[in-house]
Amino acid sequence: MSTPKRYTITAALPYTNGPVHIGHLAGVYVPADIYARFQRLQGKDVAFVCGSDEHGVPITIKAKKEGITPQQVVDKYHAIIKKSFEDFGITFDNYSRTSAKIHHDTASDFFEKLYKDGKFIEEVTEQLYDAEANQFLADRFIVGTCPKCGFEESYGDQCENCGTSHNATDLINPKSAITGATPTLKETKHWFLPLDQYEPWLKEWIVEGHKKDWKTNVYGQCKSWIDDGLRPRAVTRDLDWGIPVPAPGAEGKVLYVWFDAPIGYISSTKEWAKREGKDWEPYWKDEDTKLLHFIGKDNIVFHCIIFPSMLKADGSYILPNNVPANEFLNLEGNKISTSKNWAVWLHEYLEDFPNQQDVLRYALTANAPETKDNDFTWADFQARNNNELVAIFGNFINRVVVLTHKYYNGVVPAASDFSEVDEQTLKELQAYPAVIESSIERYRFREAQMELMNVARLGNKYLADEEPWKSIKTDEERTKTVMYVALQIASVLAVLSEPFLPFTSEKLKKMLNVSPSAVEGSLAWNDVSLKQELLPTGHTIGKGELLFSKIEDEQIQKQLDKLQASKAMNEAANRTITPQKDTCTFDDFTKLDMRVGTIIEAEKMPKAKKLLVLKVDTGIAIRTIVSGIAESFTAEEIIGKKVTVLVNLAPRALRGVDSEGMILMTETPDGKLVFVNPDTDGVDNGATIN
Ligand code: B3M
Ligand code: ZN
Repeated sequence: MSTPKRYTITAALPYTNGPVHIGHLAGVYVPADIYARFQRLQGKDVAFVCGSDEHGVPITIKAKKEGITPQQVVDKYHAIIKKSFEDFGITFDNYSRTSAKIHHDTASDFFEKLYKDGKFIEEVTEQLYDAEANQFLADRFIVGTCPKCGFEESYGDQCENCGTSHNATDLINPKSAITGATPTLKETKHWFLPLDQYEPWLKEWIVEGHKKDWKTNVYGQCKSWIDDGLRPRAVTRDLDWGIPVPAPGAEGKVLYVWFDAPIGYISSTKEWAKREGKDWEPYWKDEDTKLLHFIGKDNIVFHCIIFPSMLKADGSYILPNNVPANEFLNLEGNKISTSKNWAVWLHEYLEDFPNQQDVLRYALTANAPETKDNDFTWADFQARNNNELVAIFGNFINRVVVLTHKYYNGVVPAASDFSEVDEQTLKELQAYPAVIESSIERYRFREAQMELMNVARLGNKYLADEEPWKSIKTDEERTKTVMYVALQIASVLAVLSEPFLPFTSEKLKKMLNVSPSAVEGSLAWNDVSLKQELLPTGHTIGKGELLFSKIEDEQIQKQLDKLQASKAMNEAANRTITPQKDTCTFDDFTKLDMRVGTIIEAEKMPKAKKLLVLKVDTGIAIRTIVSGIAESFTAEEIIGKKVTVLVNLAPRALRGVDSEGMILMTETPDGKLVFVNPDTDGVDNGATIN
């Protein structure tokens, strides 16, 4: 595409079944925001839209769990999520929600048009049904084994392990997520989008058309799905939460959430255009518009295959130019999980690190899962802050501002003769916008941010080499020139940092006393390459303030403790306790003769993986006991061990050895056997247990 006239940038609509965490921010919203801010700074016409995804089974499940209505669930989380985005400076032009009337109308009209144009197949098929819960099971209401990768907890519409999207009836061993029951099959009518008919076109558009410009992970996934062959997909569901299907005979049915949600991008654009007095249509229908979807890798099939097929079926829409999907971000070595509370929630982060949004944005971009899954660790977060933001960026700015105040009362001094190094430095600065731009345009945000830090590195090196604090004593003119150049570097940082570190950029602009970015006359991105002088001689800068502060070990420890507590809670919640047995009488109990004993000999039973043959001193006699503990203990380590023995168990031959009793054992959660070995110091073998 030659120079686009405008940009429609979408970021995945988060499900409103929980708050947003660092994984969302790193994978979708920060890169999308960097891109949108960058284009706006270039003076481009941008519509950056998002909104809450309020339909679908995840919401209904959450409502059931919390004993509230789906509407209450979405109201609660929509507010929390919207606020988190605002707090982190994600500059959506519009943040809508799919429960909004404008969305219901838009999605309903979209379906109706395709319906009238005969784009759907209407078919009665057998679908999975939970007779106990009295409902059809779709999407996340059903779990089973993925037919493609064998993952045992795949959902009905998509496997989270391999990303494959499938029909619920494809699952092996399906189970209802509501009752755990094995579903039966029941006939029901649905509307299907015949994806198979779009296959030749998808091949041409993606497999041939986007081999070079789409990320390899995105392209590869698409290609493999297309190569595997596409099948018709139901776009309606038997559910009571969602957008009613506007077709005759569709009472009680709603649109599949993945049919309505991407249309949410269109409704959000409409809502924005209406408010701004603009026309929404060019943003979705003009070929000169660059449409981009920022998403996580689990959403690729929906944004590259299904939604484009819907747009194509309609015929009046443009298609995405690119879908720069990211891989996943893990947290301290484990998959981020909402249900396991293994996450860093944005609203909680801000409680612990107030006003430090940029630190998180920075750390997440530096570690963005652009080409492979990545791990967020608190240690890395601390190091990024202390060693990069504080030590490089903050330190440079601090020195420039302090020295300018100290030497020149805050007034930009006049430069006289530029040395070769000065010329070189100023020239290098002018090249940075293009370098950063080239990375951003290829969706390489880590690389782009690294280049930004290189500007700060350049500044630090310049100061360290030129040492104005030394030259001030001997050469005033030279010092003025050095400080002039250093101030230009500082102002370049103020401009170029905006997409990445927006809060810092504003603070820095205030410190340098230049207009904030939204204000007319503010320094523009392109000024950096066009002008050698951003801060003219005689300009007075503002007061210095600290841009970044050191993060202490205790703060990091607190976060690690929090995660540790989550882990402990999960373990407790997941512990499966064997139900209590039927009651027994005291007489039943007294029939058991249990004694304290000591293992005096032990050896492996030949050719038996699990068995040890023990000689146990039970006080009554030395007994031979065959015990199935060889996978948890070696023979040597248990000799001399005090144990509890059931001595009156009827003897039994095991592999030809008579076993004359049983040793009491219990087990750790991960299946290791442990002796039930009461505190028996000073107790003789043969002492009874009762
Ligand atoms: N809500 C899925 C997700 O959060 C979904 C994205 C919709 S984008 C149209 O993974
Ligand atoms: Zn799978």
